[in-house]
Amino acid sequence: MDYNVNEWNHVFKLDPNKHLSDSSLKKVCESGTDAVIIGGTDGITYENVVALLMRVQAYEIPCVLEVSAIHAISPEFDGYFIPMVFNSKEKRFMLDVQHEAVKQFGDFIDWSDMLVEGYCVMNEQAKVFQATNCTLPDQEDVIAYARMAEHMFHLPIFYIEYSGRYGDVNLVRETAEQLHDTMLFYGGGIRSAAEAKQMKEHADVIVVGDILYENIQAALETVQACKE
Ligand code: 1GP
Repeated sequence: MDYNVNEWNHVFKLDPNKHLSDSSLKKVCESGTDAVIIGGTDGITYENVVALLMRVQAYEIPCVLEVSAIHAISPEFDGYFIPMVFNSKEKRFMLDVQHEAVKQFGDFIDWSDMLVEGYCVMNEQAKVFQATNCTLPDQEDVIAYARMAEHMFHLPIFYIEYSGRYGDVNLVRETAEQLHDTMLFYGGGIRSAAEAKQMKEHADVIVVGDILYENIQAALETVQACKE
């Protein structure tokens, strides 16, 4: 692994199913963000994942795949994030899809390139909430999941995912207070430097996605806000 997640503050998440122009991609990759994560829920194919990876590889930035579909895994990434959806009603999104992937690819996996994310999806309207059949946790539930991520599973990352909607700052702060060894990632609805800065006060790493496709300038301004 040529990067250290513990040093990250900010990442952009690019959706292989959405189009970003060459000039915007260049700005993203040269923005000073710590990494590009490629990931999404809908329309993920091997072809669109690899096409986006190749475009990002023209730059120095680490490129990580957040694995959501076994058929779209390429061995060329700098790292792999494996979500385990804690608040899914179905065991398969916590354990079985990962089990199937390890059964198929276990002999080829470089385990040092892989980090597991304890995922908690907080936006009922988000595609990922529906796709993984989640139930909406309250603050006490989230804190318990965070404690499990750190003390029971010893996961490197706990990810509060509000995908598409700005989240509850108080919940993020209370969750952050429980985590010491496990890093807290926050993603969802960040559309300005001020919002990035507000969540960064509590989360270790801010993930910025959708706004890239709507207002590239606003997206780029979130980078500096997380470094100050
Ligand atoms: C999505 O957490 C990321 O997986 C970022 O969320 O797209 O709402 O910025 P947004």
